[in-house]
Amino acid sequence: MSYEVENLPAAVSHAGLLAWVQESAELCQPDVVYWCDGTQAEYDRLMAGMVASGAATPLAQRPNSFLFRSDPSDVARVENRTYISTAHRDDAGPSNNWVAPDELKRTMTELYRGSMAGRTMYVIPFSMGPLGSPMAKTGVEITDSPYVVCNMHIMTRVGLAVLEALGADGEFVPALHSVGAPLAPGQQDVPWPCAPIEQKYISHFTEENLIWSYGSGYGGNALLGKKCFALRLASVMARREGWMAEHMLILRLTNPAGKRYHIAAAFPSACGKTNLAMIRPTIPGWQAETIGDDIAWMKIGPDGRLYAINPEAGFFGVAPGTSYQSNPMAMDTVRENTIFTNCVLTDEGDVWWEGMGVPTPAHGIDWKGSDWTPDVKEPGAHPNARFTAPASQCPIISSDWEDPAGVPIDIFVFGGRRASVTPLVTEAFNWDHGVFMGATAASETTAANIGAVGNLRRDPFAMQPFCGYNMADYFQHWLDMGDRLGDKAPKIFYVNWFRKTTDGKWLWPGYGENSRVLKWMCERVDGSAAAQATAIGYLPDEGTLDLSGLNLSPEALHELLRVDETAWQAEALDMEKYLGQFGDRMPERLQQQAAALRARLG
Ligand code: O2Y
Ligand code: MN
Repeated sequence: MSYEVENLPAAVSHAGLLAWVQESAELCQPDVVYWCDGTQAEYDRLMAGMVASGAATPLAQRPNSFLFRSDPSDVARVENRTYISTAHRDDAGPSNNWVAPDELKRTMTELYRGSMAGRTMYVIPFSMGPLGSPMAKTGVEITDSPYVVCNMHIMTRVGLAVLEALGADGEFVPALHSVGAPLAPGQQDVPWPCAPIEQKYISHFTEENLIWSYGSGYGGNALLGKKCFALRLASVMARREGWMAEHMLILRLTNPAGKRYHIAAAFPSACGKTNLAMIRPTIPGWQAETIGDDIAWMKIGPDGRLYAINPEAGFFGVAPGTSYQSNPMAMDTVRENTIFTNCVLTDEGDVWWEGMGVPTPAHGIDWKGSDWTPDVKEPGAHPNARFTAPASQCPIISSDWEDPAGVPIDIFVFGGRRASVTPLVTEAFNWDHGVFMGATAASETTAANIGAVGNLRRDPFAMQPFCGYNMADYFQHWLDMGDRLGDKAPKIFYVNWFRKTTDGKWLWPGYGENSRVLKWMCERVDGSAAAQATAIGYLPDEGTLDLSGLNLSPEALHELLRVDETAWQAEALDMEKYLGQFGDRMPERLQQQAAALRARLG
């Protein structure tokens, strides 16, 4: 068994890292081990190789941008093949798939054996968070996918500086990834190698900070810095070390007087999270800046406030539905230097997707590589088609989005998509009530996410697929953080932009108009807007939401802010039933919140 080693940097003096790379190479048996340096030249070289092999198509209409088509079986995160592997099943909890570490390692070791034959094994040193930030953490991903390397270049900070910072004995998270498609001598490769679904494993050995992913080359399954490290593993580290790793966007709002407010917001998939992260406020004088669109790492600072960084360096956004109407900032972000996956290729050499807000091309090549015209019944782009683009290209990225100290959070927002029941905005009575709101968050599924359309899915803190440990212990961690923050804790709100009339029309215009609701939250932080206490929390008092210039009928406003107590009685029962699955591990303080809600509803 032998392999070539390429680009091994002089800076690598870490015996543990060298030993792990060697052990992985001996197991996976690649032809070449290549150490990534994170340079533009490296990116260009790998991309040129993928163009030459037919895996990538350069886009004539977008500088330095490329389209990939995945295998039709490998199009999204695979929640049913994602595992939290702890010694005791209860430590993973009922919301996670669990297999004991010994058994899972045995199974996966046999899959990894020889899995990189005929391929190059890339070693990617990366930082989650700005290098040098006290909140940043180091990872090293090993992968046999050049597509993953190029995406990691955009989504994280890759390079020799990471190895230098790691030194001889620094801590790093080892993350092993293989697409699971070895090549026999002379065997022709396919554009998107991957393994069948029953061989896919996305595994987290949280007790030893280790990630093993096998069989998928797509997004969250393969770009291991994102969901695997920055959420599942980081959530465990955060609890251990007393900080928070959350599935939250980070946004700065500045009012006309120049006062800044920082908002961290958690939404399940298909609730417009990226749109909110890049909001253009419609209310005069208010400005918004993006800091992050998906993940927030937060730590209590020396002044006792909670500070957040975005651990990522890019956006891996859903393309369908993104348009100059829904998210002009995202559209400008992806003008160049962008990787597109599973979009339509137009005859002019551009990408297109459903809901792009431009004329449908008369002809193109769909995400499966077939000729596509508007009369084809199937969508041209996959509903989970993606763009990977540098965050620095977002026109409203904050000038200090990489501030190593992070930004102080004033407001937490939870939300979901509900056609009825949940009002436009509700403020929690206090921290515990806000934690209860987060713990019981729910959203209706759409074509773009999991389950049959219109099903209600409870998704606590939008962390259901991403919490790396028992969710009940995670709730307790939130309560503990609140105790430590005391009166410096952010205020907590719950929003629902998606209310409909009984005949299916939107009650609220959404998008930039959501700034009106954010303004009310900021005024609540300042104590300058009135609210009325209801059974479910504080709601805006009449006249306190700024609706100037908005054509909203009094009836629509009334409906948006109505608490339907009968519907809420059923809702409260459903919340209790959901929380019941956590049994004795459920924090007593949240059980009290559930009882208090029922008592208030009568
Ligand atoms: O399907 C995937 O692999 C991507 S999932 C994803 C990507 C970016 C941001 N958020 C998500 C998510 O599922 O929450
Ligand atoms: Mn996400």
